[in-house]
Amino acid sequence: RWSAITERHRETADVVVPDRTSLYIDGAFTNADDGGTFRTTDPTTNYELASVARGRNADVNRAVDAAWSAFEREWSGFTAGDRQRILIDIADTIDAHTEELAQLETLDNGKPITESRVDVRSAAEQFRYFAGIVCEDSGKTMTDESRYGQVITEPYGVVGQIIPWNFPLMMASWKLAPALAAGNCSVLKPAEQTPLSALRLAELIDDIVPDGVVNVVTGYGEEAGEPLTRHPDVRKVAFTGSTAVGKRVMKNAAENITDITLELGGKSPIVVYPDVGVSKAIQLVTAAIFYNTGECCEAGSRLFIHEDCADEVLAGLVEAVDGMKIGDPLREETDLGPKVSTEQVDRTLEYIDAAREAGGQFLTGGDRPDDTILSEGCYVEPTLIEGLDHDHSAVQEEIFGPVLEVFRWSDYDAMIEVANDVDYGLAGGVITDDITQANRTARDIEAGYIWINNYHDLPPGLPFGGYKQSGIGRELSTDTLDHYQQTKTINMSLE
Ligand code: TXE
Repeated sequence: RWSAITERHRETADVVVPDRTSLYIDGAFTNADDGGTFRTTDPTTNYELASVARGRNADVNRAVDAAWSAFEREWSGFTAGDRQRILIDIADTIDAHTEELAQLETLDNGKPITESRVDVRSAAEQFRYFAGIVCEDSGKTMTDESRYGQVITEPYGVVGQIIPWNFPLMMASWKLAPALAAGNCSVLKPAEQTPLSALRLAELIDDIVPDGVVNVVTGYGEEAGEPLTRHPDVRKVAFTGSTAVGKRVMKNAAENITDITLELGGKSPIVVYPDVGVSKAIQLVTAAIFYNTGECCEAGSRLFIHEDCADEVLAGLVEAVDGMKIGDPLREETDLGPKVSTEQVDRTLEYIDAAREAGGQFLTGGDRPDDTILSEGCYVEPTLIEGLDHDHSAVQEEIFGPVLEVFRWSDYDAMIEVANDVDYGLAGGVITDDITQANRTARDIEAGYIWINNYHDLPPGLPFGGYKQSGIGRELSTDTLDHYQQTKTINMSLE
């Protein structure tokens, strides 16, 4: 007999898992050239959700050719106003399918349904934001007695976009919206763990976007992602994922001098000052690390807590964490769902074991939940560890799970030095009501995005991206539109 969770998930899957799970190329669903497929599973139950086309080199070539044909045939002739209307239609369509897309995302990724709805809203918002700015993007001129210079921007033509599994639909929209706004056609490669929402999005926008403008090639990183990064006709590659693969993408792109943007890992610090109310600190720190089961590149995963409030805040944090509802992500009340895959569970547990061996003190968590129903899925307990050396691998490397490492501080300069002593520089958080301290710390943390008294808030308009090994380029902003365009100067003599 199935458990109630499995029953609920299978019933929901019958309704929301799309029928068409092959490659989407040139406006049609098509099998992989060699007929290959792979399974995508529900991490809550480990049941198969769908069999999905396993794209490879030949399929990537097909998609890139289709994208260039669409660009030359039609898309390059669309005005900014035409593209604006299309982007707004896409946003409206996403909004109209919020619940279906949210359920699909929760099935494929395991995130709580309340968080999936936020992702779907954010996905629609991306298309609206880029629709809003695309018509303003009008170039500039420079003129004097002897010349008239125009600086205009042109799309690359065809771009390759590779996305991860932690925010599948949101990442697809963070990539597609600026690429289309800037006038490009895209070949999108979703993560093999979570291909379904991108495929459903393709189906939903099929009537809105001309054939070949958006292509989705599902498959594994080395088989479908790698050929996209090496393809000589792909003029720009945008990648979100691990720093290790980001380095490889950069090397491959170098072969053809392909432009790249990279949004990679993080190990972000949160600095808590003693002036702040304990409950506010607890609420912000909990959200910073445990949102999306810690599977956020910007997760606040290293807590620097002032000695004067440490005991009180940590006691409250443990209580809050122990009160979190771990369970079926389709239920409204669930705070923490499963991780995306058994591989991700193993990876997180390896870091936990290494921390234990190194003498880390577990304030709470540190294992899989002791519950037979949850043992069917990819669950890991929310975990707080204190007492690790800052150079330990669990502190230096991205765990990408519900694990927070705690450090106490009293000397500001020493704390900042340690907080910055990682290869990453994606984000950081400061929690204090003293604006002078807040701004000083925000400037002192080496990272591309700092929150003061909030976390994870990423509205379009405020650029997001990393320092150091967290990446190159910015998303969510006018900079992003620039990343998808090349600059042309036209210098005309007036003599
Ligand atoms: O990431 P990969 P994985 C981090 C996180 C996680 C670790 C490993 O720490 O534990 O990475 O996760 C595609 N050429 N992040 O292995 O492999 C792949 O198919 C081209 C942080 O899942 O980087 C997928 O579509 N593409 C991160 C995408 O890259 C390749 C989000 C990301 O997968 C490829 C995810 C190749 N050779 C993981 N190999 C963030 N910054 O948010 C893989 N891919």
